Amino acid sequence: MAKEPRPIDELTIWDDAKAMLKKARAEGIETVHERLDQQTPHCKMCELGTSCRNCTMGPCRVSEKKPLGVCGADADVIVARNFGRFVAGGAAGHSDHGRDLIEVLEAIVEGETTDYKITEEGKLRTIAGEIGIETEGRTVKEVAHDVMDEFFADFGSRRKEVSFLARVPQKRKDVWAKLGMTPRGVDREIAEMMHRTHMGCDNDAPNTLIHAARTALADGWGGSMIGTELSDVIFGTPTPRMSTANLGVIKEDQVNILVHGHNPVVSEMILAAARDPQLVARAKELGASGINVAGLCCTGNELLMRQGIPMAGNHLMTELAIITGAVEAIVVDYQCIMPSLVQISGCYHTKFIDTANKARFTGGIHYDFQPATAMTQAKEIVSLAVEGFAQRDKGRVDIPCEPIDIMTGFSNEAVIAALGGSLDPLVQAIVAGDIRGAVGIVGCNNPKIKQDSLNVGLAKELIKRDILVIATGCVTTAAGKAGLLVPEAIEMAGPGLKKICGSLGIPPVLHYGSCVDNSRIMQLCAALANTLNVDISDLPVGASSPEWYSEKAAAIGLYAVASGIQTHLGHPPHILGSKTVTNLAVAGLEDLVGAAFFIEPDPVRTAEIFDERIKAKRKALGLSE
Ligand code: SF4
Ligand code: MSK
Repeated sequence: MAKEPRPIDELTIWDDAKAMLKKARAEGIETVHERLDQQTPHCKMCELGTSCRNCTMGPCRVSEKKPLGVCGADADVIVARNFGRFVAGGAAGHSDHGRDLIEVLEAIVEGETTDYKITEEGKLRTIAGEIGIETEGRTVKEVAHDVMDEFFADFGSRRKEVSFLARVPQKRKDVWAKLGMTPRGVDREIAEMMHRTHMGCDNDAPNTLIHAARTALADGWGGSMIGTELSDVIFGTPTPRMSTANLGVIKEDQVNILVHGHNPVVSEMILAAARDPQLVARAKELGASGINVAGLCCTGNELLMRQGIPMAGNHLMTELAIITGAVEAIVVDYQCIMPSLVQISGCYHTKFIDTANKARFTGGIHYDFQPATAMTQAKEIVSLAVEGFAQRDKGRVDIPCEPIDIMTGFSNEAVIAALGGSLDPLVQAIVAGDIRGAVGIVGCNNPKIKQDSLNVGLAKELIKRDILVIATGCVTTAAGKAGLLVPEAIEMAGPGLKKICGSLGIPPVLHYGSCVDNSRIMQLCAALANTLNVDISDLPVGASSPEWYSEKAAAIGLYAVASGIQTHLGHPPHILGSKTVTNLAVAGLEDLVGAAFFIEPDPVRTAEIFDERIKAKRKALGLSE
């Protein structure tokens, strides 16, 4: 017998989501929540991480009664191997995204495209200088060529370290060197993780976990950082600007195009094409007042940060945005795009358009998006959306709310500019205790958790305690919808944070970008540590992914911990079947890298734990608690 669906009020904290979930149920459309109900209860062994499918002598499921797989692997080995591969999957996603940006840079340097350009020559030269490339007296193309070569090499079989380790404090690099955790090449660490976890290789759980950390570091200080920095070079470094968020950004009188995924290479071009006067004129001919491009998930964050486009929603809003009935096209690149979006698009006039050969969707309209033909392809895609406006069923349109204001665009460069040109005022505010510390809240939604209850709950609890919050990924839309991304949100902050953010005219929760942009937070922590001449693990900072779901979030969490930052997860990864692995994750790593994970489902308790940690770190630095 089919299960009763859970009450809508239990699924999300948002009114726009509730209205669309009601509409979905009334129209007989299944969402992620009903599918979760069908999949629950999940397999216990898989939840514990104690099932293995790594060879055809198995699959094996180990337990107290049957403690060894066919090959003899015990729970520790199996859990560590599974977690290692999970992290490698996440590192691969972010890093392959970074590589795609190098390929766009290559197309620019080699003259294959004029649709993309080097927008930030100054930033390109700064990066080149940091990674040891000569810039004096050289043309921008010459410098770009060498940066491209250096970054391509970061993916290969380097024997020493990835280029951006030049940013890491020496004390941290020494920790990694001692542990054999120094990331050498991105693809190298990912491939080695796959090798180590083949039957009969790395059968020592702690050793596997050290390499998982090295793989994650190759993401954070390699692939992701390359993705962020080259996106800035090509599309511009974000600067503070205002925008709007929630489903109210979808406009009843306009052609609505949603961009979804992660990489700005496609979505930037879609936005540019949507401003084409001929396409706008055609939209008007068909009765629309214009063409509206709005964001979902991280490609939305990328465009929000640099271009200020409105944000329709985060991970669990992606299905619901289509259910408004007012979306002509959803254009996707890759990652976090539920295949169900094709099915739900099919319930309306919405065209689902995929653009990457590595992320095709059965039933979607496919474009093999290439730098050389990007603008032509983008115009074709926008044209499809415009023509679709005529097919919209006005009787099924329901846009449930008005949008809410948000402030975005906080790159490190923008923060330093706002501080008057250096990090010193931030350091002084930390020393004085006005800002007691900072926590990056990052990551996703997960239908197992009431949508955004923890993301928002934790942010509110932290700012009350004069702890600055830096948000990326899907947390940003949650923070925005909760009114935390506007300068007026200082009214919810403690007195110190209120004073500092008030004087700068910035919110107490800063939107720092997409998932790959967690590398901006790493860079900021490294710069603060270098300024204070300490290790990153000495800073009064933390990281949290309260509602995470993805392999990429696990990679982010692990590179944060390995970089010395205590990291909170709202629910555990599938490791609890091994005491060795679990103990290492939540305690043992502290002795090795100066930080560990903690798992806590309650946002108030989580804030208290961060508060205690920040007090201890401040005390150790000789500062007031
Ligand atoms: Fe079973 Fe070992 Fe094969 Fe895994 S690697 S499926 S534990 S025999
Ligand atoms: S999109 S990885 S749901 S943050 Fe980056 Fe959101 Fe998490 Fe995907």
